[in-house]
Amino acid sequence: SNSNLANLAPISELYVSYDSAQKLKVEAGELPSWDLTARQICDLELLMNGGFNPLKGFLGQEDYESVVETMRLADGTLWPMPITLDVSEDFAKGLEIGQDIALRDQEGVILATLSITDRWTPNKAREAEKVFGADDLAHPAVNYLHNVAGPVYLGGAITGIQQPVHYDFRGRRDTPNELRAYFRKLGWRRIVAFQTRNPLHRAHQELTFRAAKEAQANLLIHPVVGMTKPGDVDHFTRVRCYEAVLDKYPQATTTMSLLNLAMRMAGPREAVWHGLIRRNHGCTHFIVGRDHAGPGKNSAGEDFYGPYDAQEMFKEYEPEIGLEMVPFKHMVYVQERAQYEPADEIEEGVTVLNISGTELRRRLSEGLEIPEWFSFPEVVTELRRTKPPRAQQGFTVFFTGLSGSGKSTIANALMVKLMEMGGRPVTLLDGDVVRKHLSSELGFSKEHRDINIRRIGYVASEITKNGGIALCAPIAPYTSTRRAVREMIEAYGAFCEVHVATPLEECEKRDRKGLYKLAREGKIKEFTGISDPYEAPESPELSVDTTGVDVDNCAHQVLLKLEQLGLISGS
Ligand code: PPS
Repeated sequence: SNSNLANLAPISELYVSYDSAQKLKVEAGELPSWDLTARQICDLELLMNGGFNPLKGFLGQEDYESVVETMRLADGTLWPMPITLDVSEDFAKGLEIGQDIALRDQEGVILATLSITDRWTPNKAREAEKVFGADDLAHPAVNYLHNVAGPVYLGGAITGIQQPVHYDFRGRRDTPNELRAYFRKLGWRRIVAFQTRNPLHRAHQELTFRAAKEAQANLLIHPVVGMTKPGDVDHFTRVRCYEAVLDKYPQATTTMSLLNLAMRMAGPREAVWHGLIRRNHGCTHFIVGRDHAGPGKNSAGEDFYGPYDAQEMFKEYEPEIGLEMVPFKHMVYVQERAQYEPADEIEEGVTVLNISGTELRRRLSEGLEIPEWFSFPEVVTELRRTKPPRAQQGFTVFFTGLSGSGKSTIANALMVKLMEMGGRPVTLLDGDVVRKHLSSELGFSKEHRDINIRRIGYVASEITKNGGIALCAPIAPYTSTRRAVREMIEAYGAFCEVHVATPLEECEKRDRKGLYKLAREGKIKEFTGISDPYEAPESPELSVDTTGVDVDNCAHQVLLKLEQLGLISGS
């Protein structure tokens, strides 16, 4: 198996010449245009630069169905992943087969034209079953398919006008032809690629060292910076980590390049796809580890794929992929020998140390020690810069409850207590205040209440992202809207939902603003609790009832909860 040498001849791209591109750009100004989504921009870039060779555009229906069912294009060529252009029904309606459309980035710059050969409504459930193994929304790509992607697919050849613009790490991004030229120039003929979407720690370094040695090859660290699994460390942080680790590899044998791929987390099929992409980038070998491109647990709490399914499928297609697999078992640290070794090669009786991804995140969020045997100090420093311990991150406390339940009063008291503690700025987004400054044009229909709550959520998420504390105190009567706000905020920090569960009778008895009386008399319509619904939270972080309890005590209960969640340090 030592005969596998790289073919480093240039690969075909879909770009037209500079002059034609200038002309085409002007002509395309007249065409109907589709504003590409972030994922479509990633796909388009790799279509145009040959990363997805032999594809010449977004798949037509026949190729799509064949890829979904058999992992092959209609002509039999191995291709495991449907690369499709999903659009809205409205946009698709106005189009005709044979027509060209302009594909634009999110700022409106024309990147390519597409000559439409196919337009169809895919069977998404079938696509999910066949490509991702289950029609289960817990799979990020299945969720994307059903809840983000448009309902209609357009297929056809691409004419490339220009590469998508990147402002970050430009010197670290290479097209397949740029990498091929680089390998040619250095005389590299055997290159093993390492795909990753995570920061590199010592185990990864050991694994890549061993792979390069075994394959007698140079090493390409080829991390994905397009789209990875939701919740991953952002690529800016990761690239800074990679740069720190790169110094610890011998310069003459190792290089790093960033790949603007939108991953699907499709496990085995994805491994085959990754292999084809690396072949296009001039590599000869490819590392496939444990649970390659795994999406995590399904909705029943089980793994979508077996830990070595990807290796098995890669092996099966290896000759057609044209890359040799360098398979790896899970690497763990053997304390007695102070080194990393494959878990399956270790004898009984030695001390094996391992820190899982979950454990690493816990230690980062609690500001705990991360040992030197696990990672490099420079990497840990970068990760800590991005993710300071929870007690230094921003967060949101979201009070919900009936009018007059005591939300504002508790929120005000909490604000003062938090300001007394200091350290982070605190903003109170009280129901009445928001309605005056952010939502003065809105009424109390379901639609308007939802808009109001989403505005609050947006502002709170920005505050949270920037390290502040947001206290929100609207009625927020709808569960689904509160859940949407939670998701917005949890992307940046903690969300603590507090149900102020003072019963309606008590709120009405107090009637501090005299509104309940007016509502009973029908003088105020759509009044929450009287003539409009309130859906009580099922599992809030905290529930308080102000009946017979003073405000100070309620605010204190919230403080204790925040301390318990690690959001304020307990001094
Ligand atoms: S919502 O549903 O979350 O958008 O409501 P919110 O922005 O919190 O506004 C509630 C305050 O508006 C006053 N008000 C009403 N509340 C409920 N229903 C109706 N129809 C209504 N009309 C006016 C009321 O004073 C609420 O203030 P709080 O502080 O909750 O008592």
